[in-house]
Amino acid sequence: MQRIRPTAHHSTRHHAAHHDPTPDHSAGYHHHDHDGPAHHAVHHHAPGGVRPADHLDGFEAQTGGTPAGAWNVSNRDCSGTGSASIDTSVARTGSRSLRINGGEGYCNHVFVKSSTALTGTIWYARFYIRHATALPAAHITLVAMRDTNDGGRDLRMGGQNTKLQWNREGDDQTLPVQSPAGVALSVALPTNVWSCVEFMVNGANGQMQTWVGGTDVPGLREDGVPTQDIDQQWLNRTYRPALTDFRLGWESYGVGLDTVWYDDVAVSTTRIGC
Ligand SMILES: [Ca+2]
Repeated sequence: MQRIRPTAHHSTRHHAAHHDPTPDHSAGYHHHDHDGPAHHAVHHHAPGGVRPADHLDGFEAQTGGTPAGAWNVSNRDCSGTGSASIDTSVARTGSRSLRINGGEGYCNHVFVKSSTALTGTIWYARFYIRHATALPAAHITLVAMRDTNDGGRDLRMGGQNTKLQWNREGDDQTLPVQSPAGVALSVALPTNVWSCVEFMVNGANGQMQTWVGGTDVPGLREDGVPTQDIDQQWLNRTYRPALTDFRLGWESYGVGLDTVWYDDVAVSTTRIGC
């Protein structure tokens, strides 16, 4: 029988994720497009100040209507009505953001992939997201990352039952469990405002943590200790992701379409903050 521990008070869970290994500054997020715009990896922390992320992009260098250079449209399997563009009328900072017109149904998906590959074993991401339509009951994806330890299938951050969730494409497992109690431990994504979303994925121990507006979301936490309604099903198998790319967009597996904007995207080996 699985140990059942209270889920309403996540402070009872183990907090191993707070004790991350010393970041390996040889790992992380490395630029592969040496001819592209300057997104130099910065590995030194500014003491007491804002730490430059390994990679930060507010889309201000995108001068065309279609993402190019540092970001390119990348749709696996098929393409349909989904489209991606650089929006000069909506921005969190500067004058540009990435706009995703996400269609309903799998092939009407659209993703924009960073030309900077993910490497290493621990990944922190921070992005600002704004969208027009409340998350649907059906499953959707916002961020997809290829996992070479899962047959090249994606680790997906998105939504289901109107709340944010993680999904493992390889076995369709979700975090949290999509029970009413599990869903209640996640949060909705408000419409028509910019929300700061951060996450951590640790490939060495499989742990994951997610913050919205700087606040930990208990239902979106994999801490290595099975907890009913949260990560008990996720931990049914050993999970050690090896993420290799970073894609922002929209993918729907049932009913649901949305217009989504992304801005001020950063990926690093340590937490970036909002
Ligand atoms: Ca911008």
